[in-house]
Amino acid sequence: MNFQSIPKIEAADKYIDIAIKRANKNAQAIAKKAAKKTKDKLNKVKTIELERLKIIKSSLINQLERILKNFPNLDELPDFYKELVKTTLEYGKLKRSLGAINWARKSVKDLSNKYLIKIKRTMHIDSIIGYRKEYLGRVCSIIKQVKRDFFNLEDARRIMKNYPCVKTDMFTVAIAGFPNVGKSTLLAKLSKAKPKIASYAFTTKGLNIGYGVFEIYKKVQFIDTPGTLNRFEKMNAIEQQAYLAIKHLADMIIYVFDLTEPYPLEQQMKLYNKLRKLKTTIAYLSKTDVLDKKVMSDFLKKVECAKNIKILKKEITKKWVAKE
Ligand SMILES: Nc1nc2c(ncn2[C@@H]2O[C@H](COP(=O)(O)OP(=O)(O)OP(=O)(O)O)[C@@H](O)[C@H]2O)c(=O)[nH]1
Ligand SMILES: [Mg+2]
Repeated sequence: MNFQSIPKIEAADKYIDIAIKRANKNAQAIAKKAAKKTKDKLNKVKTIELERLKIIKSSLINQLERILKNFPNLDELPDFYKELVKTTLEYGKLKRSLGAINWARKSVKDLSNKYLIKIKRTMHIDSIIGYRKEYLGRVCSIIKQVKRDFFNLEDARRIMKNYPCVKTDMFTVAIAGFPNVGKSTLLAKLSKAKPKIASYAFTTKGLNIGYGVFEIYKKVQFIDTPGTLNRFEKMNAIEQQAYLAIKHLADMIIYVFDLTEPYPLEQQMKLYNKLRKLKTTIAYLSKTDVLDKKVMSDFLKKVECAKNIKILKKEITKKWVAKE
């Protein structure tokens, strides 16, 4: 899913400006064409104004359609993104704004067609000029009526631009655990990703995503999901994304234990047990290279845990095959 490519939504005036400029720019060419076609003044004015109106109509409709086409259809979003939209934006407001732009599109079309007929049918030059002014006033008013909606959509686009880019239909393994336990290091070992790794907590500020190919020749998506599963409302934005990824995307979780960190084992166990209730979870013990042998063996007696990458990979494959 790619939210980065939604084009910028401009202010209402900009769309009107573009349409009118385009019509004016072409007006001369239209006038020349009209002069060749007919010597009759009424027909000449008519041709020019009809062409001008058609350009304004198509420019506005194309610009509004472009917004609607490029904005994701909220009802059809995969659950992960749908919930992300609901937690980061006002879903109803966003839907209403998209509806308003669609209303403006239809209204511009109907109004333009009405004035095309009026201009075609009239026999008076004065009326043509009058209709032109009337049309411009009314079409601008339609666009201005949805002024707020352009703003709303632009606000939404800016937030959506920062959504993580995940595949929602690939076998996915979430990597979870307390801060600084080595989640990003593990991601780098399991996939081609090169996440930021540092010796302080909360290094990871967004979801890190990596892809790897497993022994059973299948591609797997790994997501580094920082956070300690507080109450959802208490989580910060990244923890909420991590939780939603675990809930909606993960087929499996790797839970990273670290016995060298200041987080008490009891707290780490508590989170481990919470996660196990959500999804199939494999425990992994990190930093075994610097861990006291006795501490390690005591722990491994208590918790079934992969103590190196080779064992971890085998375990993932075993559980994955069992799931299929
Ligand atoms: N000795 C040793 N150090 C490790 C190992 N895995 C991670 N580290 C170190 O532990 C620190 C934290 O590693 P990260 O991978 O950034 O940990 P994280 O869980 O992603 O941290 P946050 O993103 O802050 O939650 C870094 O200094 C790593 O180099 C390991 O297996 N052995
Ligand atoms: Mg990290």
